[in-house]
Amino acid sequence: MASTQAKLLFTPDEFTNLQKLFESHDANKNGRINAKELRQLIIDTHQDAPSDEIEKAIATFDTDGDGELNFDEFMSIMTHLKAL
Ligand SMILES: [Ca+2]
Ligand SMILES: [Ca+2]
Repeated sequence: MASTQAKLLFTPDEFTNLQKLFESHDANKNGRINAKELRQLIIDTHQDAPSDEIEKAIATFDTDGDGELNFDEFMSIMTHLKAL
């Protein structure tokens, strides 16, 4: 669902780049981004982010409640950021 929404909002190139971004920051290659991996991703792409903001973002977008972000949940964040 999130991916469908994201596909409407992002060009195919942007979508591919986000996929690469997700994969390259999944340091332990478990297919999900945890708080530490997300923090590094934000530092690499935007700016520094306080860890309580990161935790808040994960808590907000972690829809299946496993404490990490899968690709759909990650795309929800990116969709949200793009819509701002
Ligand atoms: Ca991971
Ligand atoms: Ca999750």
